[in-house]
Amino acid sequence: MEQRKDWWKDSLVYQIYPRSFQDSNGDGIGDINGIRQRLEYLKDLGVDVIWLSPVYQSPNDDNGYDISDYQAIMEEFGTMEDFDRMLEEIHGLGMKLVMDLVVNHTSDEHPWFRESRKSRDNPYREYYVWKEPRAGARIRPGAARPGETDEAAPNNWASRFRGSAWEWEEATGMYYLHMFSKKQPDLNWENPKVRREIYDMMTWWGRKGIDGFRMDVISMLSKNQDYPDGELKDGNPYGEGLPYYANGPRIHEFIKEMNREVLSKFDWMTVGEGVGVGPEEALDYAGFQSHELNMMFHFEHVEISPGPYGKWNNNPADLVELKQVLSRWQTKLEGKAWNSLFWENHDYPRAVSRFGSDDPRYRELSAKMLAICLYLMKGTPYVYQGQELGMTNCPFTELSDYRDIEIHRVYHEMVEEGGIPHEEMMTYIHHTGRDNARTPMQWDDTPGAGFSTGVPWIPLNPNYKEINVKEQQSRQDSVYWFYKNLFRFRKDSQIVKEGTYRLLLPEHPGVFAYERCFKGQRLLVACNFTPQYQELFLSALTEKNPEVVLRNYEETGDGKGLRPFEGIAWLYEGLSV
Ligand code: TEU
Ligand code: CA
Repeated sequence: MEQRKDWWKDSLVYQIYPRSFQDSNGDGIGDINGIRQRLEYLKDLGVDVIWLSPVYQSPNDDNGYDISDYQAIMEEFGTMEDFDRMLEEIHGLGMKLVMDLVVNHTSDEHPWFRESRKSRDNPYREYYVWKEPRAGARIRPGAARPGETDEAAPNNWASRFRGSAWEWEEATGMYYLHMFSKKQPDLNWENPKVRREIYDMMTWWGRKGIDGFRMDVISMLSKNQDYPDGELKDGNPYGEGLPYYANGPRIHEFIKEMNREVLSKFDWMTVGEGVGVGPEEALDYAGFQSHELNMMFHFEHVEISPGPYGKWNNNPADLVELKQVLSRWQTKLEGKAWNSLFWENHDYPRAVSRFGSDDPRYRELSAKMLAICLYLMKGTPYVYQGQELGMTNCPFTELSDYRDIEIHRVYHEMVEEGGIPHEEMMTYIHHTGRDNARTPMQWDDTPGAGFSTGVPWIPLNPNYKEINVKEQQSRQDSVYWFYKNLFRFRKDSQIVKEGTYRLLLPEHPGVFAYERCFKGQRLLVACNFTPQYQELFLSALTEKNPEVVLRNYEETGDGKGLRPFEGIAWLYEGLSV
């Protein structure tokens, strides 16, 4: 089989969260025809590939990551004809479309689950994971007072949205597994019929002409079939199930089978969402010789500096840890597997708020610095809607402003049952909640920000009056123009695409500096993550008089240090620093 052209290595991928991108019919909900209105904008930005979060039929318990029909379009988003037109227009503009594959679980409203729950001998029963209660234990579904769980549940795993990962079903006297909400029952990938159904569905989308898949929690498909209890720690009544539901015993067998049955038959880009995946595991999922996926997303950078409640904290990001994590991914995969580069997606807070600065003096500077820092590394670059504007976290103060099921489930468990003070929890939600990335795209400063003429499904970030596409397109020094110019530079830069990576000043607490090397050329990248001036002791700056190829300050610096949130890249020939 001739080697596929790896177009996905050099592509700029732009993620659209359809609910929040552009509404075309005034119901306050983004939709497909809204996306069609903005395709020229994306083309002009320099986008090659669009990753579209789920638009399939869904009851929206988890905003489309709970699918009730894989081959139908969610009514709120439009029709299959709208989808077909959008796909045709995307291809007409020379762009590609990657869809979101969510096959670790379905919605509980999917016909398969409706059948499966009917009886123990239903032909679809084994499409899902059903288990007997623990012998002799009292069944107390939903028992979630502090320190308590439902001791009859088949094991002590927590759902990733908190609470037990098992839901009691009285009708057939068994529990079913749901690693997310109870409306998202896990599919049983041990069942070859399930795998066949999924492969046929993927092929059906392939024949429609899509260009690949982002694969939701792909590392979770294979569970340890003993379903052992997870380790109990820190007084948490639930055990740590991750070692038993991520990177499971048959995961690579399943993905290699998916590759044989489907992926290898199309010229696709595939990227797996790697819950629990480190660089070592990524070599298997995305290795050049693995015949599995093209690349993986990891979360070790966006989940650094956890607190006692995991990601629910308001800890500042530790830069030394951030440098270690990103550098480990660059060096471990070098020459063996392909990386993905992202700061934001629909599950994480806005990068400028998390890693840069919301201070109006520094917001744009730090947004540009973050782009220099990440996108001059090796790997396929991903940009999430609004990141190209330096959109910030939303300043919601009321719990009722939030829509995300994860936020409400965690609030319920940690505050209403766990006793954590409301104010404390609200700071954590503001700092790390997923809705920070899900407020409507900010197109202009008119009421509704150009997103919708109706009441949006989630409140706008009030700073849309200052931060929006229209204002930034009119200003050459905006984050928007910086992104556009950066990706134009990147597209033609071999050293960025091919060069090796080496971290510099690893212990420096405020500066992220690294160098890329390629055929005798060197690219020296230095980023100040702080609002203070930082000295730099890099001989390349003095001895080799390098050429500045990218910077976020208009005027040149003193060449010896970095101004607040300064990002800069120098190119020079010769030996390393
Ligand atoms: O998220 C993967 C996941 O495990 C989530 O717990 C995610 O890591 C967490 O929310 C980060 O704060 C994927 C999708 O991206 C997410 O939107 C879905 O809710 C989830 O799977 C279930 O499909
Ligand atoms: Ca709409």
